[in-house]
Amino acid sequence: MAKKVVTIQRHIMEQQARHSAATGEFTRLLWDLVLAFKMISREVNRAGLVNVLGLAGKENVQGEQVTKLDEFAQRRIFEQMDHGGHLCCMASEEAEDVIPIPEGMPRGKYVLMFDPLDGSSNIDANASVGTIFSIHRKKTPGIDGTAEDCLRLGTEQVAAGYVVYGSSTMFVYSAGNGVHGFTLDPSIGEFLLSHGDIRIPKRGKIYSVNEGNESSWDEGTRAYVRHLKEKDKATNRPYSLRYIGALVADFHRTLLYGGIFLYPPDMSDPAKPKPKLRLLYEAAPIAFIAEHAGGAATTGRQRILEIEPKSLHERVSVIVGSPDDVADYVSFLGA
Ligand code: AFP
Repeated sequence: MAKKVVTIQRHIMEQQARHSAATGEFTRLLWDLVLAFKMISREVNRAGLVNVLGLAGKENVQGEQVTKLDEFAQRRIFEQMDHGGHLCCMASEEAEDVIPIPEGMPRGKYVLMFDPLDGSSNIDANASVGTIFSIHRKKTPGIDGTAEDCLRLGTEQVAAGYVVYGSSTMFVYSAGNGVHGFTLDPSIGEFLLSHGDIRIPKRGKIYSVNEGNESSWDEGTRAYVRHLKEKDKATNRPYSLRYIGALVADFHRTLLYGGIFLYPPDMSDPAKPKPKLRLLYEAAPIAFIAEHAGGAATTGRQRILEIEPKSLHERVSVIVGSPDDVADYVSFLGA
């Protein structure tokens, strides 16, 4: 018998129908977002053809080089989401402050935060990149969103997800009711349900970390990674190492195959640990997906979803993956 084909629209509508109080606004927000992702996917696929490769010669607020596709993705999402009437404001890894909804456009009750093109230093090598997003409900009074609406606990996210622009384009999201993955069929321009109710394996056999940074890790992380490389049949060691350098791609593999992704802080100056990944645009949405798939996400000392952000571009260390692997890591830190 032919398999039932479920488009992302149908899936979102079916999920919404389970909530009798839902107005449909959240569904429309997701649809608008999905359209922006399809356009970014098209552009990522055409990158080599239309001479959009290379650096735009500017730095973003994090002091990193911005590629042209970063700018395209940032603009695409903003222009797609600024007039739908679902949002009160946006915040992005590429913008210093809260991004207001333009004058004259309708406002809504949701806040959208995003990393428009994560892993963008991979583009010139034709390796995977991604987009990450996080959605909160507005909490301050008034129609315009403020920084207070963005500086929120990860546990308060209404939904989060990401898109991987890889060998195919995949959209993965959770609105608190399981984690679902859709693959873009470019011939019909639709995301089709390919991975319903994803569960991360309880333990994996792959670790993912930039091991070139080992000399600046804390001793606990070093001991843990050494442990993963030791031979021990009973505990299925040594683990294999995989590292793409794009969080979305490294996390997506971890979600499907199990294992652990680590970005510990740079401890070169032990008094001033320097984490790299952004809490609001990377760590919190990825942690939300991980936990809803049965995984775990921590800084090593604190559950990521319980961190109270103090600034829009706050950085945290990220250890995410299979629950047993993350628990092992935490036990090494405590040692
Ligand atoms: P870019 O978007 O600048 O390529 O950064 C990607 C990223 O924020 C995250 O996606 C990766 O996991 C991490 O940085 C890779 O960092 P290293 O290059 O230091 O390993």
